[in-house]
Amino acid sequence: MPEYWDPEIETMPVDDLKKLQEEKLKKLVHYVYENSPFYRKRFDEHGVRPEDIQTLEDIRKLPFTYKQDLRDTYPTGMFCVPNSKLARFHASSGTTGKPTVVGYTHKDIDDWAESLSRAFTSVGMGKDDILQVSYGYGLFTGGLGAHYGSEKLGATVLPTSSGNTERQLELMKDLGTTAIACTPSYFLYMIETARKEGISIRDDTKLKKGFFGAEPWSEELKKRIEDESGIKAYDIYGTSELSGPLFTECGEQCGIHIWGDLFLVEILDPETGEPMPDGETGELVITTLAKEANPLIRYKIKDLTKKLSEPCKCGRTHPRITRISGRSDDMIIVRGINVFPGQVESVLMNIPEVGNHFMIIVDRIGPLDSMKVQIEMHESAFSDRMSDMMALKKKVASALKSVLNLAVEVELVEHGSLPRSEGKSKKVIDKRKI
Ligand code: DLL
Repeated sequence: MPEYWDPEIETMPVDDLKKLQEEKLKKLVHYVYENSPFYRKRFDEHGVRPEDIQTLEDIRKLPFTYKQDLRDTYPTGMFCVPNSKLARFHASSGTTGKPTVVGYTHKDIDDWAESLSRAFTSVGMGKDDILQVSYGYGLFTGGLGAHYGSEKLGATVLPTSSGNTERQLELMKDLGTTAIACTPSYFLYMIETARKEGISIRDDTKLKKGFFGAEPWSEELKKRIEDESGIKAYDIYGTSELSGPLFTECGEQCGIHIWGDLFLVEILDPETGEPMPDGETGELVITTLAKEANPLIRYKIKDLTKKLSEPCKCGRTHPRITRISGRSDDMIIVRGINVFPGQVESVLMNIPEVGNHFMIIVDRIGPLDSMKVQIEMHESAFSDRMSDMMALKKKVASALKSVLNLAVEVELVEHGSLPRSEGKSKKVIDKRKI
């Protein structure tokens, strides 16, 4: 099995990669200025001209692009190519207002698949693998993204999409699926359903690897998934605006590799916009270096992560980022204290008696904010003795208090009563916003 998909690109010396990025950035600013009325106007308003960009550092002269810009120019106002050059659209449903539409030329689709072929190869996938794609197919990028990446790699695709879980498990068993791609919350639901059906993923299937992403998930949840299913869980990251799922960890599992010939990464202080030192958390900002239809300049994703600069043991020289710890707009402020749902997940998944699903409910009672965490008991620890249940509630409340510095009410709810998810899960209900 090849170690690299494209060794020349993936292991190129860092200085050569930087030179390549510089060349691509210079071309890109001319391209968007000449082809996208949106970018021409944005550059003009900021008093920057394509000729001003000569080095990688000059990127800081360029204005940011926001998700709101995609909404404001709905549906195709940011595109750089006419419809005749487009091969596909995807769209993501906005929680408010218009969705955002992303367009792809044939080359954009091929680059997207290329990015995932490299990523899949980096964890040892190859032609003998069968990838069950249990991300939704359709306007969401998860299904078709993983599908094309896997086909380009030469693996066999089982395009189940999400849902119909019993059938998914039957096919997984009968066809010998070796790898799966879905949200971590959907895989938890699969584990639970398999248990109910008397199927052991570890013993009755050939599943060895899972590519989990499209929503935040913690190291602690990864450990649970691995312990309960016997597979290796890999982080897969991307956003629809950049194309879809694009990057994964390699077999070394020490950060997600971002292909530098295709994308330029910055990690910035969310308030000042200044670059964060390597290893410190900031907001991810990405510039697409190769997209034709819908390039993005300094796209502020709002995902929080750290840049890792020491070379990876796998030999790939491209930049790496750590697991996404949350989104800057996911933060809940409760009685003046900042809480990220990921922190809550980490605490809960570290307590073996706590089940795999939880819900955070924030409310305002009178002038005071309140936060409640609903949990189920883990099947393996199930007890209906009042004293066990009280002890668990106390244990969870004190573990949450020590991490969040906030008193949290813990409610133990009946097993199976919290929502299960086939796609992206919802972990917070903020009643203050209703
Ligand atoms: O979720 C693309 C994707 C599909 C990625 C399948 C991975 C696998 P969007 O619907 O536009 O695109 O949502 C993008 O999801 O900005 C993050 O906040 C979150 N996200 C995606 N992957 C991860 C991950 C797809 N591995 C938004 N860890 C992003 C944490 C993730 N958050």
